[in-house]
Amino acid sequence: MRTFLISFALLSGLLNRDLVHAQTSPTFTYTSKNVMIPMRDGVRLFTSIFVPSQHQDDLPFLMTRTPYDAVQSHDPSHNDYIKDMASEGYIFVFQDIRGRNKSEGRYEMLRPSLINGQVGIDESTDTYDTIDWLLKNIVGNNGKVGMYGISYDGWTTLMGIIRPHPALKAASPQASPADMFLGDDFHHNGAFRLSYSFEYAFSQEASKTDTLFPFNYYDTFDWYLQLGPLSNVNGKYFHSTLPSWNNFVKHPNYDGFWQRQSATARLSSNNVPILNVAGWWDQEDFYGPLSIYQALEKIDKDKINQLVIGPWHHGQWAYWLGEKLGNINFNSNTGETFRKEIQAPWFAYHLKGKGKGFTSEAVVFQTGSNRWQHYDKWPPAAMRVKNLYIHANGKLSFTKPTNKNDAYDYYISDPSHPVPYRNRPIEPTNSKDSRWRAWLTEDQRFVKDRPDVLSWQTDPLEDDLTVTGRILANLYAATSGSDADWIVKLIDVYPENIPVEPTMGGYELMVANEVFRGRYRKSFESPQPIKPNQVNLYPIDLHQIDHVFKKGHRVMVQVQSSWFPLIDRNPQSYVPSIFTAKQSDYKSAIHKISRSERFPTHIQLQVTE
Ligand code: PG9
Repeated sequence: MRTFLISFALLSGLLNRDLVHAQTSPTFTYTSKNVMIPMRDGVRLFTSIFVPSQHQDDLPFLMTRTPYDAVQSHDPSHNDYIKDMASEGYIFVFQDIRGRNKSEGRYEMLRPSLINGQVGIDESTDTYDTIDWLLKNIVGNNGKVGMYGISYDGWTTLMGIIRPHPALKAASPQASPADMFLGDDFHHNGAFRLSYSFEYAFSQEASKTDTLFPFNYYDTFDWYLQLGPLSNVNGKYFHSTLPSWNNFVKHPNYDGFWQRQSATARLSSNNVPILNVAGWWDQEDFYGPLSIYQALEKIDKDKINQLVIGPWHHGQWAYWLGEKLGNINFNSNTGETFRKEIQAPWFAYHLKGKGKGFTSEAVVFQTGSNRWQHYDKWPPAAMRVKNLYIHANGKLSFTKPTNKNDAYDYYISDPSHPVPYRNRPIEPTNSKDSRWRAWLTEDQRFVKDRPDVLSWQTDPLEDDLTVTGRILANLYAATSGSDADWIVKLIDVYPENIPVEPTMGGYELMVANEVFRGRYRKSFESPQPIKPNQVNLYPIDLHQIDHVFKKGHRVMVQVQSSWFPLIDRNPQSYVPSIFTAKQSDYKSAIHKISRSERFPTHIQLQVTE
């Protein structure tokens, strides 16, 4: 089926049942033409332009720039993501970025921006040149341009606001990655996102058009395990032909390569109104939109930076009704609400001067209570910090441990028997019907009985507990090895008996999570071995939530040391680069999580009371 203009990650989802099917009758009929737009260096970019046939007023442009095939763009009035805007009347522009699909030139994954004064091209100059051409060559335009897009297309939108064309009047970067070493698609806190990075590098760089890696296993858990050490990727499969994979190998630490690529480092001033969009259960880029919003807040003297966070997987707000994700119901069509009540009015205001736009600083879907909340600051300021401590016998409570001894819980972490990150079989990320999109909402009971996963939980709550804002895990941990990964999850445990929704009885819903690669505890630039059997504090940013743990539910914290094959296996014996580790470097280790007065492992929550 036609997939409209969507990212690699959204492709498989279009076959899903909860997609929007109802078509409203379009106000305009759109006709399209394809052009090759010349850039300043002579390279021409393929661009598909849709113009409403019977429009009387001059219209603004709405543009997306993508590595995912602009030809897929569908008549805007039949494209769920933008049809509410199509009925208002815009000139829609879809462009293949340099080197992808029908555009000329050389593709470079997340091409770094030119440094001040440097002459050349980057995604910002390509955006500028395209806008300039459109204004001069497409008749009937009102001189204003908006940009929008999800993920990679969100990132190209963000690049548009760097040295922007003066006609760029509104930009909505949605689920844009910000930093590929610290928190988005390729690494989190230095831990390498193996399955995504492997499959994505192949999909984008094996050819000029999207290509799926030909797995000969349905359960890729087994495929990645049989792969053995990471050096086998180039040795057996890629043969050093994929630039992104070669860069992963060449830059195992947070060096200049990653720092130059970081989007937030490029944001030093801004005069374009911005609508940032994030999904609570975004399986690819959740760190990105939140850190981009925060970076823009620091320079937001004109109050033109706004934020939307909904209960969504990566891009769910674009093509889905959004009334549920996996097994979790939200009781309203949150995707439609976004498209009709937020996205369309926001662009209409900034590009057409219509209505009031969308006035809240931050509109956030509060999970658990299933309510949209409006905040004048995000995260909200007046919150109280409360610490949840782990205790003996799997208990979790707001009371600090008083144990004077060396109290801890422990497990054996064995790299040859890693913990799956989701219920097996783990189909390839973008196979038809892949469960990748919803995995963050999967019931965590599937790991409950693993001896290498530790859980602590509160008693059933006597009142609702509303957690809004930042969450920080303070993990005091030791390994008998010399490197280790630490994965911390915050889980909402439903009561065993839920008469109105019996299948949710006892469900364990992850509401926050993160991984930290221990070698980076002092510096992401310069990894260091961990001293065996020494307790270290690992402050792990679990980002933000707005969630009500309902009365009768429990709060659970889980710790484990593998999440395979989402994260590559840590050898647990220190090697300078895990990309060149040998099979014999992978060793079992004893991992201890402390719960004493001196080393009180706890989670800091921001709560309302
Ligand atoms: N998450 C995808 C991505 C963006 C940027 C770089 C690499 C991957 C995407 O869905 O576009």
